[in-house]
Amino acid sequence: LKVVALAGGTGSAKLLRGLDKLRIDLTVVANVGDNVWMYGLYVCPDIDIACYTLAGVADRARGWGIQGDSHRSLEQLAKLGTPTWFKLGDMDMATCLFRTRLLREGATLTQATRSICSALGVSRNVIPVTDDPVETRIVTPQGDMHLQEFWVRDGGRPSVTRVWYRGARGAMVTEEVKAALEGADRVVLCPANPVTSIGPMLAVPGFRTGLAGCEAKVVALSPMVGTSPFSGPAGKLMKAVGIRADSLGVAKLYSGFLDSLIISDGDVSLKEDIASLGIDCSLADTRMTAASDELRLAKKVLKA
Ligand code: FO1
Repeated sequence: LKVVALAGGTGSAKLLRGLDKLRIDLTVVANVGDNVWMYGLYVCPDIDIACYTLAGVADRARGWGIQGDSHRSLEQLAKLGTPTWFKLGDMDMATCLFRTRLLREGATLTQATRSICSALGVSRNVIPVTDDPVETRIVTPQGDMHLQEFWVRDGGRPSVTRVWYRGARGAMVTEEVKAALEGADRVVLCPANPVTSIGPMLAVPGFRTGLAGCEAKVVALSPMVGTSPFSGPAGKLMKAVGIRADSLGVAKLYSGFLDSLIISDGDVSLKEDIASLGIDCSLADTRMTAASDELRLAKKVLKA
């Protein structure tokens, strides 16, 4: 079974860990909207969490970075007077150094990601949605800022008036992504922030139509339980862009390409409204606290 998983950060990694346990041909299409230049390096949080998860070295408790990493380089950077609010670990920094060098030497982000995966022993295919720079920008009364500035530096506190994706309009879906969608038996949207993880992918011209036109069944596991996301600022950002902050809001955003949505069994009251959008809706305990939950839901998304 050829499965393409669209992945963002923390929540997505849990489902990826479950999918990785199954005997399937898995390709992960990673978001790039949260990529950021930091300390002179190109940091790709969603690509890296997918690679680290599939390599078995991810810091599961934190949801990003490498387990057991240290922060000596950051301590030195702080001594040198650099603001160090973005806690990039030493080993994680090495990954970013390696990637930045490859990019400077002319590699595409797809090629650099392939090199990182093969060095880390990841046999699954991890590909960015585009090789072009796309950046999720959050507009607040304090100004227009990068997602990482909003979320990590400012703790997600500023009020949000608008979200936009810098560079998306001129970006292109890669040939690798097109081929993966065309050859897929199933496309799975991992439980990811619809605005900052899936939104930037949908903003790349051709990606939404690629999903709508692909032969595979497209299934999503909702990141929302009631009006709260598994993690991160999804609720606040969904409201800011005028979408209901619940699984019905997710369904509306994905209608047009989504065949099936799995929602929390506590959200049974939304089922009919979701079905009326032409989306097949099923219920599950969508929380992933144990490895057994990750595997149970991975099996479920392949059957839904
Ligand atoms: N998230 C935080 O909340 N604080 C951090 O200091 C932080 C550092 C960081 C370093 C590398 C990396 O790949 C991710 C990092 N994240 C951090 C996570 C990241 O901000 C977001 O969770 C993702 O961009 C969302 O997918």
